[in-house]
Amino acid sequence: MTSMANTVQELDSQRIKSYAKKAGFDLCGITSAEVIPEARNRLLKWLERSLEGEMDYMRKDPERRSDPSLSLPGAMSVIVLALNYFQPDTEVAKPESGLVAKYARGKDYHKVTEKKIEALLRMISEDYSDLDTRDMFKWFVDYGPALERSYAARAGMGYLGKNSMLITPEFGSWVLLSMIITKLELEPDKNRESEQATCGVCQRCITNCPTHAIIAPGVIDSNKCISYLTIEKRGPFVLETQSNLHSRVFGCDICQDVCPHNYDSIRTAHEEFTDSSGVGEFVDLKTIVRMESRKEFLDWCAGTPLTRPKLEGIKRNAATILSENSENTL
Ligand code: B12
Repeated sequence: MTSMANTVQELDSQRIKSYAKKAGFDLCGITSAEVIPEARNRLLKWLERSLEGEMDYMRKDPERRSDPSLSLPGAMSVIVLALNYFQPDTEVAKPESGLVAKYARGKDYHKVTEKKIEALLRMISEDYSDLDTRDMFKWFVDYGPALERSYAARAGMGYLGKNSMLITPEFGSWVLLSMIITKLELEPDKNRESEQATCGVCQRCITNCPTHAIIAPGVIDSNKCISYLTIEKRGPFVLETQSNLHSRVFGCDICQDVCPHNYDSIRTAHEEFTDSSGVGEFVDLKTIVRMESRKEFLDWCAGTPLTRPKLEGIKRNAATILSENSENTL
């Protein structure tokens, strides 16, 4: 009896993975929906130290964030999906331009991923026609209360590096994650963490972060992280440490750029993530500072991740970089 049930689960997992591939995902891993105690403890400690800065949503309901069954009662498995978004940097920084993080140069990945998840769920629902898929699945793209990286690691997709990124053998850390929580009991993937390279003694991400935001291996102090400052922080920069963005106008990739696992990365196959689908690699800071209306702002960046900090946030970032550059040339 048991072995037959296992065979069915294995088949289901394989089928779901082949559908994920068909839907356009680069990686798919499956794990149980159980709490990962180590990940929960790390989250609680991170919050105790106020390392989330002003991201109130991170403080809200950490129990739920670390327990998929609180998002979907009866949850048995988690399907984690990844999209490779890597494209090499092409230009050399110009004095009056700001650098955009790689994930944000094209279209908004939330929208790109949502479409693929819908396609995947359609394929699954055709197979499970006797089930109500709306009741069986709950999915999130980044914004859900879920520790996506920890579940991805347990689903065998890679390991968690000192820069806190999920590092995959196939694409390094240049992957964007999403997850589907399901009541289906699926055969989990084996954790490959022990079988593959880890960071070892390498400290490149820690020593190269210009704001010293990686305060211990795998622990980011958001208050210092350029990504947080340029995307999530609202209002003016008040601390001295916040006034040097190192030409990053939206997001930051330094801790990934210097990672040896990211050398020789494979270019994304998703046109939506490439420069020509969005604002691209560099943006003109003076043009941003001069923007006056929301319409002007949206004409420039609607449908891309750059809408997140709103016009005020992007203008603040651009003005900060322009003033840091002019100070450097004095
Ligand atoms: C809040 C957030 C941020 C914050 C805080 C970052 C942070 N490190 O926590 C800020 C704004 C700074 C940020 C920045 C970025 N982010 Co962000 N962010 C998130 C978000 C919404 C939540 C992360 C979270 O829960 N943080 C709390 C801490 C405590 O959790 P954690 O970082 O995941 O760390 C866990 C593991 O590291 C684990 N862990 C570490 N070591 C070990 C060892 C063992 C044995 C175990 C079990 C667990 C473990 O413990 C922690 C708790 O579980 C996730 C999406 C999501 N829902 O998960 C995206 C996410 C993590 N971000 C992502 C990206 C791409 C970025 C940026 C690269 C964007 C950019 N270019 O600017 C930077 C990278 C900065 C960095 N080095 O983290 C991707 C990461 C993909 C990947 N390959 O890892 C995610 C998953 C979004 C997505 N859906 O793809 N982000």
